[in-house]
Amino acid sequence: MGGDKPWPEVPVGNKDHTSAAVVIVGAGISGMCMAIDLIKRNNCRNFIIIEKSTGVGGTWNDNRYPGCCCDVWSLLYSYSFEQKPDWTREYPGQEEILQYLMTVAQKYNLYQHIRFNTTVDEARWDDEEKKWKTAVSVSGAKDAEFCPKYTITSDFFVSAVGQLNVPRYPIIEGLDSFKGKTMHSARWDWSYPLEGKRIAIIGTGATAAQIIPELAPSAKSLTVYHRTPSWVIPRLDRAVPPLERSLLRYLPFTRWKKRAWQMDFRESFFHAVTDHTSSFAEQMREWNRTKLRDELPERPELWDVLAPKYHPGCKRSVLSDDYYPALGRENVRLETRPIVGVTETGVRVAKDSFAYPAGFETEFRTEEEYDVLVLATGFRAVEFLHPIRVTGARGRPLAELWRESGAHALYGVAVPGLPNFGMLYGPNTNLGHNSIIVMIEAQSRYLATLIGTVLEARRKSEGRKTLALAPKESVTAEYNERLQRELNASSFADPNCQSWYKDDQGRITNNWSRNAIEYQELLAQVRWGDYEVEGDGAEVVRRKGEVTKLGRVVEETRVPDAVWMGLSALGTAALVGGMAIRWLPRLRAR
Ligand code: NA7
Repeated sequence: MGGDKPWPEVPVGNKDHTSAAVVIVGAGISGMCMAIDLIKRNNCRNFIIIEKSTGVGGTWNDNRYPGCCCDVWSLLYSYSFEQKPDWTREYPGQEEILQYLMTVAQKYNLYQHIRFNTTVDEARWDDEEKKWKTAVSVSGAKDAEFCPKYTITSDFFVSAVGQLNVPRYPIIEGLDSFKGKTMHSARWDWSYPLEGKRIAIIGTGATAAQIIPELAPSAKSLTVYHRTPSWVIPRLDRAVPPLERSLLRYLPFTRWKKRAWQMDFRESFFHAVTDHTSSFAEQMREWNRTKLRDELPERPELWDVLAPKYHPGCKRSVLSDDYYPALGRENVRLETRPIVGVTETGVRVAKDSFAYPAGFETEFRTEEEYDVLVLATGFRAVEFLHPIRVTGARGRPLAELWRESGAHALYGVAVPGLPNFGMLYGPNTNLGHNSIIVMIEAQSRYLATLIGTVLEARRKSEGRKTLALAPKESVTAEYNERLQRELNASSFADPNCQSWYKDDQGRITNNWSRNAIEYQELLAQVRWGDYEVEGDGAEVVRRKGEVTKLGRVVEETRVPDAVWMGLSALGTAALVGGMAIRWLPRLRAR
């Protein structure tokens, strides 16, 4: 395919349908970022992106529930190399984000690499060949008629499935027996009309806090099954006026400056969600207290119910200005008694807030009937890569590698025992305070260097030599011990809350322990001593020396405000002058 360009510049074509330099799993923000880095940094187009759904966008393609939007400012929630100047709101909605991602995919010609409607079942490292064998199933009906399953051989395997990929359905007795409509928030059915319906929603996390204000006005009734309150703080969203959008487009330094302010603020927010003794954490408590009283003035009985009893940041904070007012509506009821089961027609709860054991006498329960059951119960976030079966060197399954100590990886991107394997948004890379794209870009840049080195060994020997890179166990263990020490001293570890940041043993497997800039700095170089190097192409690594420096994307404020003001004044004058030169002759001619 693609003419006579040399490997790996040429995309995979019909004849080499089952072999590629790189297989990427997932066409969301991180899979796309990885693909773009392969193109830009490695001059590599010989990659395949496997995508289970019908479109790009990952979580923004999956999550289409009413009110779905991002809780990071729009300008910061875009790639640093593809900034979008014309976001319509300060906080972007799902449809606008998805549109943005589709535009980026088109710009970089990514569609030709993506195999939609295709699911990875298994990825297995072949010790002999030093390559990955990725077994996929095709769910697109027409394609599956002639090729329902096949295996791709690749030099490198990258998981870009992220942490919020597989919906978590709650384990509630009788859930499957419900005869009305059941929808998980990440599997929304827009063909089903909700107006005038009796709706139950289970969950009160960030997702539920966005859905509830959207459904409440047109529902006949809405019951919110509430277990643990979230820290709700002001959102202060607004439309971005057209003039401001023009300035952000035509004076790029205003865009960089606004982005830098946002980055500075978000980084300062780190202490709010990690250190419960910080003044910013106290500020969060104060915001929450004020909000409860201001937004539910007539409902003092809800103030204590909705006040979190754990450190700010231990669970994902909720930014919302319409969640509490929605809970105060007449047709909305907060149900705090524990759910004991779902029937064909409704939900049963214990008669009081005591958590009864399963099977306790039914007369102590009460039931309410519904037309619709909304499950805003989150994702299987701690089961990284679920349900893909990954097997590394010497036939060791990833599940076994992680059995004892939980999901972990070197810098969140590489796993001992899995050669030529990379992860984006992997273990301990989630943030509670800043844009995840900052982290993803750093990971993608780092992985592109590993991939580039593996491909270099193969290219230089015309495919005869192989190179296998896997992080050293000792280095990974040391890194993770320090990480866990820091996390255990943070608000995330508060035993009074359970969250998707922790696994069943209470080990924090999802969050990074420091701020985003420190992570960028950590990944701004590849220290080759971190890796076991195998294969007859190993001299490529030796020639690189101890460290390859990659640099990082600097998002925070570097230019002093005075310089920025001066540049703004000059830029505005130039813009106005330019417009005058363009339009004045036309006006005179009229
Ligand atoms: P979350 O944050 O995991 O929230 C899930 C919610 O569902 C939470 O309130 C849970 O209560 C509740 N839940 C789960 N199972 C049950 C059962 N069995 N009974 C009652 N309530 C239950 O998911 P979200 O989708 O809101 O957010 C995920 C992330 O997506 C978010 O942080 C953003 O980063 C984007 P619990 O708190 O466990 O008491």
